[in-house]
Amino acid sequence: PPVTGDDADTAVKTKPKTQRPPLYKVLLLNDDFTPMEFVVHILERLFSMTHAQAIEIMLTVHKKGVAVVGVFSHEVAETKVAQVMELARRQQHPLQCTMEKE
Ligand code: TYC
Repeated sequence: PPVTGDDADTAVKTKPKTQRPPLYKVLLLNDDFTPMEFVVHILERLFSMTHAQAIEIMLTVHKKGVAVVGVFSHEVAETKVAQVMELARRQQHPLQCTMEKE
């Protein structure tokens, strides 16, 4: 006989819940004092950007105030933020870098 509704032979699909770790955006903030070349250097060295990409992102931060410079796991994002802050501190630049959950 035709099956009319949910019963033993009706497959009910349940989506398997794949656990993905949360990702974090690393944000670079503009200020009036940090030299453009220093920001470009940071983006090349710590975020593996080409010189052209680094200039583009630096100018976005300069004009808009903030830009996402990468998306990482919590641990990697924390490390990147710490590395940016340490290089800026060593050169006495007021550059700020933060992270936020995506
Ligand atoms: N606004 C800075 C200047 O005019 C350049 C700058 C760009 C600073 C990006 C910080 O995240 C930054 N020298």
